[in-house]
Amino acid sequence: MSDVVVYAFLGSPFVRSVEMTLVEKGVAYCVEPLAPGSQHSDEHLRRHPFARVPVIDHDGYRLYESQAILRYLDAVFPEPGLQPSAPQAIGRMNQIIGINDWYFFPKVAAVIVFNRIVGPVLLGSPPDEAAIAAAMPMARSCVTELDRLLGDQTFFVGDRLSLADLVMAPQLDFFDATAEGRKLLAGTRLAGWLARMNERPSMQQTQRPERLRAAA
Ligand SMILES: N[C@@H](CCC(=O)N[C@@H](CS)C(=O)NCC(=O)O)C(=O)O
Repeated sequence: MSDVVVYAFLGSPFVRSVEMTLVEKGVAYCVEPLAPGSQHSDEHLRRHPFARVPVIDHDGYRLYESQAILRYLDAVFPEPGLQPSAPQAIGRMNQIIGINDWYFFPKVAAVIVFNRIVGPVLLGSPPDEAAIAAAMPMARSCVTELDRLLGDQTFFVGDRLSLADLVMAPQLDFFDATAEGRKLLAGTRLAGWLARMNERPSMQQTQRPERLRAAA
């Protein structure tokens, strides 16, 4: 079997979830970094018609959309399993992944992390303070609800790592690098969970590039 190839923007939290899954499973992989803007090239649009990352190639099979990729990897490399078997736990895991995909990433991270870190560092654009302020109510809702769902558990779904943790950790770690994220997460159970996640080799081996790591 050939290594898994991951097409990536360095620093992308979705790419990091894929890489973390591979590290947790001890699977060899290589990253093909895309140059900024090249997601719109014909070559990349053939991989991903919606011009995003991640995309993976594995043994002649190509897949995009990180949820699909994570579930595929969990099926092809079953150990350790990253999805629970109890129906309620499966429901909870999928709910948390849905919260990220529908609320946290598009309405919070894509606004606050983008305007505080990605735009200023990579594009030289100043933060849009009005957009950040407008995203704050949703940021508060996401943090409150994720904290409630985590409760006193070690991981989002009980005492075993699942795809919910691997989706949320890169997202909340990037958010925690902004002043707004740090303030909202301070003192929550989510902050303790993030600290535990940050101790894992899968987080440590998939750090954002240095310039995207500095706090804003
Ligand atoms: N639903 C997609 C979202 C992926 C996504 O938004 N990736 C961002 C990087 S974090 C991207 O490729 N952005 C490029 C762009 O918007 O032009 C997934 O889960 O894979």
